[in-house]
Amino acid sequence: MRVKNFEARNMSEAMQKVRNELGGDAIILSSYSLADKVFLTAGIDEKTDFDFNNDNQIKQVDVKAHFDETELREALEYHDLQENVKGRILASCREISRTNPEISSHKILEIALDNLFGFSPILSGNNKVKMFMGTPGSGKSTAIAKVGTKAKLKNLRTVIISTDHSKAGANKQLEAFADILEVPFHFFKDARSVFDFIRYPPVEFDLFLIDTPGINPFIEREVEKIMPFAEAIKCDKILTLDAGRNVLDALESAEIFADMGVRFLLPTRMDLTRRIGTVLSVADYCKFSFCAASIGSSIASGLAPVDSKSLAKLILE
Ligand SMILES: Nc1nc2c(ncn2[C@@H]2O[C@H](COP(=O)(O)OP(=O)(O)OP(=O)(O)O)[C@@H](O)[C@H]2O)c(=O)[nH]1
Ligand SMILES: [Mg+2]
Repeated sequence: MRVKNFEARNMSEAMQKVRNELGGDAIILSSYSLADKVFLTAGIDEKTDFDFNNDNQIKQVDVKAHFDETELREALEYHDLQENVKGRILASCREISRTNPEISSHKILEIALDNLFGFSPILSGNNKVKMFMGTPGSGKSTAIAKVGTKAKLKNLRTVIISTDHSKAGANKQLEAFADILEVPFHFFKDARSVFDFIRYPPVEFDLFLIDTPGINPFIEREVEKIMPFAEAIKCDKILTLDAGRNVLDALESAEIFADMGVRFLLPTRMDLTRRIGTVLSVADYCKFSFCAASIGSSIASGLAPVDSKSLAKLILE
């Protein structure tokens, strides 16, 4: 990673400097204000693909000349995938290797994952309204802060909207973050107000990031808390899911969010998780597309893109 320090009069100017020098894919590693100045350290990963390991000990994947089914089966078993997902991945790999016997196991898995899963990078879609949903503490607000940082680097005019009135002080952290980023922050209690704001914004925005209260999807009255927002607002609905959750609980919970219109998956706490069976099983079962992954608690550490290459690497390492 190439790392550089920046000094500016305010956060906007600092972000502009980062963008100019390191480009829109840079991540903010740390920032602080001192005597009317903002000091910021940013970095850019010069590898082409992202590795979810944060320990800088990225192992090279052994690229074999032929498809090794036993190795792949063992890897999928380690990751604790649901039987049917495992079966589909193995069948797809077998088929790809039959028609392309010369390519490596790693490449075969990559193609199979591309065929079986959807990948839709979070800032690449057409819908400029994104709603983050999930269970309490699943990482919604943190993910919004990270996406907001990325959007700022890409010069997108962003607004953060909270609908979370579930507990006192629920919005303090997000509001403080929006302040640092110099991004407008609004809090609305009801779906109609959010709808009107998006329809008739006071100024033009390229991106609306909507936070929702964490809910227990197994309790109907909790689901009813966010249902009006989900129904009223046409947007990309993103589920934040703790990657370390028990697979069956995660599947049942995700299905309820899918019924509310969620189509995208943003696994969180990938840094604390070695097995990605829950994440793959949920994406497969609910037909969610991966939009990014959260790989640490720090806002600065950003979001990792998820694609078939990074997933294949995680599975085979
Ligand atoms: N290690 C790690 N911690 C994370 C990650 N994402 C979020 N966290 C931490 O998880 C905790 C909860 O994150 P929040 O973003 O507040 O979760 P939330 O879904 O907004 O929570 P509620 O609004 O209370 O429902 C915080 O302490 C975060 O710092 C991650 O990818 N890795
Ligand atoms: Mg929150």
